[in-house]
Amino acid sequence: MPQIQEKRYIMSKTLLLIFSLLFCVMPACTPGAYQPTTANLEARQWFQDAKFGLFIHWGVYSTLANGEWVMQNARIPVTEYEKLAAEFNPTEFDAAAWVALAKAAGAHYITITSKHHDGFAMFDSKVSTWDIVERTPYGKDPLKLLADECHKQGIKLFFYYSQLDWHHPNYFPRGKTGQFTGRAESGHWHRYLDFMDAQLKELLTNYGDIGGIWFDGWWDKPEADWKLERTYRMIHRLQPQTLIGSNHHRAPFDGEDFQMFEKDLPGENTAGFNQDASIGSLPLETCETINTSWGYNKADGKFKSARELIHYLVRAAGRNANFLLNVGPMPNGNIQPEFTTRLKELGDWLKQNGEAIYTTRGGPVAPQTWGVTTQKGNTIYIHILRDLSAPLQTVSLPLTGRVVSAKYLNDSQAVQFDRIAEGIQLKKLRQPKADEYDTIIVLELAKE
Ligand code: FHN
Repeated sequence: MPQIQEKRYIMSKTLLLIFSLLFCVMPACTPGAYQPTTANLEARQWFQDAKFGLFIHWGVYSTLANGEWVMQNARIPVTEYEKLAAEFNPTEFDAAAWVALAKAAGAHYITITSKHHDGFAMFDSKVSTWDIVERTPYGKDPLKLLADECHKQGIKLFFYYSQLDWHHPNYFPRGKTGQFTGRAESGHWHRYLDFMDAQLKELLTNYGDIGGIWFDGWWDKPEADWKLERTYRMIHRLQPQTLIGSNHHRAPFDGEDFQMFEKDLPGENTAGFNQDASIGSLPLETCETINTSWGYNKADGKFKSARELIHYLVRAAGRNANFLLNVGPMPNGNIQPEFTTRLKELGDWLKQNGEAIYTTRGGPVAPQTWGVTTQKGNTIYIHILRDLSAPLQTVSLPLTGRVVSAKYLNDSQAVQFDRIAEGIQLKKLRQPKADEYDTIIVLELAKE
């Protein structure tokens, strides 16, 4: 190599090295670089204490009463799908009533779809015309009404936001879905990401304190460069306490504040969503539907019973996870009675038994076939979720601490127990009544 060329080569290599060193000590390059603020860490504690949230899937798809995937499943092109907006007029929507319902159910937060996969913004977005204010006869921003009411009634609001978009022209190259929309086979991915960040900025600027952003849809393009670090950093800069979670069905990514599971308890994978999701150290949440649909689905009558839903909540708490229970409101803004009655039953149960759920953490005994344990300081709650046809007489608990008392939560009656080599054995357990969903025994451990 001639001398002058060699010098240039060495200089450019040196500059490259200096740049790499400079940038790699910066958070962007370092895995695990995200340092949550104190406000964020406090919000995580609050979240774990809250234990129960109401999930709401509501959008222009609700008009077809066939779930939130109807655009994809029925292969509706964008030009046809857009016509639905003219029919979406939720005149019965009452934000105060929705928040009151969530509270009556015992939920401490609401997570609502601000934009689902159909790209339709359920809020007043200035960076899109595909939104409820511009396209529908309703013409109002329901998320603003809901946010104001949540703040008034003291309940936190989280926004679900779909990164996957079946409507935006720049969501290109396409992912695994959205292939029947009739969009031009071209687009600028980086412009889509800018648009998404602009919408998120609106959500974090115009709606007061936001409890969290619940991302979904990353799984549509797992190989793409989503520039997550940029998006997550912006969210935490605008509202440091906002908790970021993503339903990517993987172990958490750097910058996230909680880990979520879909239609399964943490550690389980019966629904097939959680193949890669090993449990990390962040707060946990699992979401589930009341029937089998997220968005309003008129034909779906497979409602879970209050007993099943309460068991899900208890089993989640025993695994140290929150439960996010979904409703899909109707297009007119009403929530169907099959949902409201079950939510009220949950709320009634929590009024009696919430002590053993709220502000607890997963207990010292791993989940068992008979149930789970939760814990708050020296108090351990034994949740016996028994099958009424096969009641239990005894339960053995491998506990290291010394038990000073054991009693039923509902009437404080003492429970007999023996000390055994491995811990204690609760005995002569009384038989549950048919409407007793969870027999809760409170153990007090000696303060060491
Ligand atoms: O595709 C969505 C689905 O519509 C719904 O929003 C659920 C909620 O967890 N998440 C996605 C599937 O993983």
